[in-house]
Amino acid sequence: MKRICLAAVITLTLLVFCQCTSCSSQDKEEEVHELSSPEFCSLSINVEGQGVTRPAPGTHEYSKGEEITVTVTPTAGWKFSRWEGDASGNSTTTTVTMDSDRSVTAYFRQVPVAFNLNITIDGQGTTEPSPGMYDYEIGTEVEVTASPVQGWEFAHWQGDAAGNSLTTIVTMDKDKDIIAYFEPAMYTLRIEIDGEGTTSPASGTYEYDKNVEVTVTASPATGWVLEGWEGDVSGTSSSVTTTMNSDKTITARFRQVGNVRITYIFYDGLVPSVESDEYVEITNLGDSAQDISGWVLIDGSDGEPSFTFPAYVIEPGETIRVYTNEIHAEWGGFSFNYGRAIWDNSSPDTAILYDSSGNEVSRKSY
Ligand SMILES: [Ca+2]
Ligand SMILES: [Ca+2]
Repeated sequence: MKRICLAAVITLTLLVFCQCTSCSSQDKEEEVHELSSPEFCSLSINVEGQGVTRPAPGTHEYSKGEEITVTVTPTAGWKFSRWEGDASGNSTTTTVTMDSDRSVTAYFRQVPVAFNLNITIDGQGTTEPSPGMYDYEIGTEVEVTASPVQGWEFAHWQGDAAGNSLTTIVTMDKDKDIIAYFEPAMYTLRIEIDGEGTTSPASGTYEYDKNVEVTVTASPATGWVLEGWEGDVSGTSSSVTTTMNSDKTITARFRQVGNVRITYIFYDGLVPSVESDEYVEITNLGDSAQDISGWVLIDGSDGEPSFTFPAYVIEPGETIRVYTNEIHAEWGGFSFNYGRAIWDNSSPDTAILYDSSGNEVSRKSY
């Protein structure tokens, strides 16, 4: 009998212990009928930080097995962070199944009083403040200035800033990420040709680093001369140099001179020995007059003598003569004033005519 009583006490003790750790009956005095009575479980809702919950913080009783939805609303300046205890995650709504006593804690955190500004660089340059991560109080207006290094230029801002001004103002109303975008400072050189000839570099479009000096050389086609450079350069010399401090266009303008030709060489003079009556005939075969001032006629085979034309314009269809050592006004009055024969009777020489820039215009042998 004593053994039976001891067993009953142990059972009762376990039963009481179970009631404490799980749920309770509605009427605790009716211990005999507790298995058939409705059971209730407690839900303890706690708050850390500042915010409200629904149901409100505190301890609530629910029927065992019931599913309870708990929602949170942060106080202004605070943000819901997470659930702990018998709930998890960071959703502002969670569901607790009341299959035993439950306890949940809603954590709120204060909204940060500072925002991050992250400054980075793409390309080669610097910024002020330097690239990096900075904290600024909410609402701060941060001035950021970009400076390119030599050979580069600032292009524009990217990310949470825009525009191509060197200085931008960033208002810190949230975390921001800005990128200073630099690109190589290149300028475009466009080389064009008018007429017949070539240039070096060849006609076309080229990219050069900022402030590089570029030399372009023109070579006229046969029968053409370089009349001059146009566009962002000028002059008449065969080479021109330009500094690439902006986009540039240069044109080599060639002019046709092939219509003025050496048409005849009277090489076997009648005057004994000195053959002063030898002459070279030059004709303008074109339709327009040609200024031949400064042009040069030379015995190309021997390298001399040479004759430089004074100021003279040869009309279309006109023929002039350059005598070895005679003056004939009806042929222009031109003479080498040379005391000996120029044009070899037995071994033919070659006469060459150059324009005033040294471009070959015509050549003839006999
Ligand atoms: Ca000769
Ligand atoms: Ca001769």
